[in-house]
Amino acid sequence: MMKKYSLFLASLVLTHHSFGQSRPLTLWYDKPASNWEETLPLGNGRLGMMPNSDVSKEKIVLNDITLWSGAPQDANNYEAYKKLPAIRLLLLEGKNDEAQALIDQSFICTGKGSGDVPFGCYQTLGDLELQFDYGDDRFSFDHYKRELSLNNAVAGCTYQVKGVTYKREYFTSFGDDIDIIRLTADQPGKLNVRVSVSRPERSITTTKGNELEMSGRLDNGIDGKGMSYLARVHAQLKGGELKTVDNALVIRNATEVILYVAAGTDWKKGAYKEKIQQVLATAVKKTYESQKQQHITNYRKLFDRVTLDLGVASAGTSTGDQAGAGRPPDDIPTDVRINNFHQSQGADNYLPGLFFQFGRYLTISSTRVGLLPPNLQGLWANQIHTPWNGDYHLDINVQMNHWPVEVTNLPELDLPLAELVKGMVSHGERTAKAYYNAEGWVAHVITNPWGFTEPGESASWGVTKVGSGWLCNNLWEHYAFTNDTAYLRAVYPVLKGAALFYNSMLIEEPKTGWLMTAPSSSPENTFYLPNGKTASICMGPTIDNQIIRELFGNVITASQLLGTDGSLRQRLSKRLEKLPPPGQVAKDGRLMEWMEDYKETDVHHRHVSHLYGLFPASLITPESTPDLAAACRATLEARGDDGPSWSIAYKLLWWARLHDGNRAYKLILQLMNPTLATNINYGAGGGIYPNLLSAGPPFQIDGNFGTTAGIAEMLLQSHAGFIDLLPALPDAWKASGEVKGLKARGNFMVDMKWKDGKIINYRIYSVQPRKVKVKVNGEIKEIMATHSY
Ligand code: FUC
Repeated sequence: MMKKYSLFLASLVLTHHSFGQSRPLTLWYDKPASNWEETLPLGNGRLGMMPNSDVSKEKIVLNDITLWSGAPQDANNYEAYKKLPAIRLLLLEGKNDEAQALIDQSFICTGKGSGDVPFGCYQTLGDLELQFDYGDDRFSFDHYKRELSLNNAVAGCTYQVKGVTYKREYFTSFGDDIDIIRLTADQPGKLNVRVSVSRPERSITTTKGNELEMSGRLDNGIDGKGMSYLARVHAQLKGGELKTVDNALVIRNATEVILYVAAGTDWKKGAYKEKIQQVLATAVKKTYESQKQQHITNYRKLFDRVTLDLGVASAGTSTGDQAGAGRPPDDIPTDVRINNFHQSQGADNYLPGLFFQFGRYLTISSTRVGLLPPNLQGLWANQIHTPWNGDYHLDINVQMNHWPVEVTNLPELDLPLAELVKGMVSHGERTAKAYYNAEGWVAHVITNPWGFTEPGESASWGVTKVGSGWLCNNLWEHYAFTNDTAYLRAVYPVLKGAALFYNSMLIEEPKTGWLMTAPSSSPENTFYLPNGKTASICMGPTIDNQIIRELFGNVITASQLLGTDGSLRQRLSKRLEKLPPPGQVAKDGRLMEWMEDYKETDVHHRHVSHLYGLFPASLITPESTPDLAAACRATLEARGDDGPSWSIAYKLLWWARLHDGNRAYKLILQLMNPTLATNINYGAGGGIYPNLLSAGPPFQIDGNFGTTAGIAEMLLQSHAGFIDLLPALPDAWKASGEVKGLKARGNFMVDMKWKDGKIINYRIYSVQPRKVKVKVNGEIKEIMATHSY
């Protein structure tokens, strides 16, 4: 029986356990970072800092999410569509390799593609360097500690030299939108430091009064006059004196120094110099404590929405304390703890909980409403030429970056992606015409803040054409989780335009009568043709069919909800009937990646794109399509668990959707493989760096975000018409646990607590009291979600 509007409580077996996230969420180390992959990331959605906290030579890598080289360009080949019939004919004749050669000749983008400007590249803003002088070159230090608090988004370090305790504190302020670094010594006049700022290219640093100014202009690939940027460094002292010498601030005998770094770019023609001036003038007037308080308050409005406690690892696992020599785990530095976790195969539930919250921290730090979504490295880059240009890859990476956003209750941080996508539409309409003579808009595999939508420069990967469809399905998820009709109305033209494109370019495959894309590819994968040759180009790869099926479904539902486009709805519904099924099972029991049962050239290939229907879509579920779910399982077994970190994280999500908690957990262990490798990796060997950032390698943030989404998916699912509590709880987390504040589709918020693998208490909140179906301890029931949250 249910009491109307009352809290619904499952059969209660209350315990005396105290739950809640009472332990501080901290990453900490007992030595300075000796390379970038050990430095701790700070960010306020625009500005980023990564300090190495070295005792004598502090280097803080600076970032600005908008700092891109390149420019808008038109790299469409307007003759390409003329080759479409010939390419399609070759595909229908099974001559995929010849079709691929023709595409390389005449169906890719013009110009240099992603290899150079004007496509451009996300770049580091530069380095702030602090050279400390302790009066003696051969000083030693002790009592060293370096840390990052996820609770406060503040990093710091402390150490002693010659009996003086030095402290540094760093934050990228959510208050005044400025980088702040405070240096203190616990004895008067003991701070001697030289502050400089630089960038490997295209910059000059000058002094203006008592400040440093670094400015420059990046290459746009047209006339060299690309994006302009400016960083100003201002120091405030307690005691001591400041001089400017050789474009550096030389500070002698101070007791406290507060450094302010105000920076910006002219992205979207913003009046950045004026803004910097104003931000700096405001910030220096505030006390350090009030600035810090404002920063923490603003940050916590987002971060504190979710708490997670995974309890204590169940019996049967070892103590995980090889290197800890009997110390309680919180006394073990994070890098050692990662090693222990890996060696002990998971006897530390705090670490996955920390990793989950680190993902949320990274989302909050790397994007902001009105700016850009997190790129391949989120916000953090220490190079001019970042790997893969630090761009937005549309065949997994940028979408994975957004998978934790809704479920972990940060919905506004999905909006920058929606803005980026809106900005691609007009360009994508030109691409649709140029290559397919089609209506609507399309994007292929890569984009940038300049709206690139053309195919990439090589047929082997560049012609995958569901970039736009996949992005639109991601945009739909924001509506699915929030029920925000105004948002849906705003993005509907984008979704509709994407659907119109596929609708007008699909062709009927004669053997099956199904409607298919042609030419396309299954992202970055290659197969053998019956004649032994290899190709990537094909017709109707499974992922295309799934994405288009989902997109048409979303546009149909959206048009109904918005009461518009009745005839389009009918047209798309008819077309839906002729799409291939969401999956086909091959002779060997695996899900088919292509329409033909081709053999892939690499059975362990990192992309497993044809499982899109299992996640992020819900076209395949163990309950509704058990045969296809079994084929997904067989596919995952054959592909193996290794790969770049994003690939491991994706596998974790699929096993969670298959309700195999222990296997999902195994993937978490795989992902927490400690590494320092930075070579570009397309095969096995993903893991995490000592700073908990995920390693493809190199550093790619998608593995972090994918894992946070994966852990959420193990605890809560809501894609099958009901809210499923603990759908994939591994044995290691069974003993007890609690999560609060997760979101479910339909704009519900969920709190729950479990013991011995069973829910003992839960609440489902809704803005308005509403009925909702929920699966609790194996039973689906309808309950009343309670009032507002
Ligand atoms: C895709 C992946 C690579 C890498 C790159 C940024 O192309 O296949 O592994 O993650 O994006």
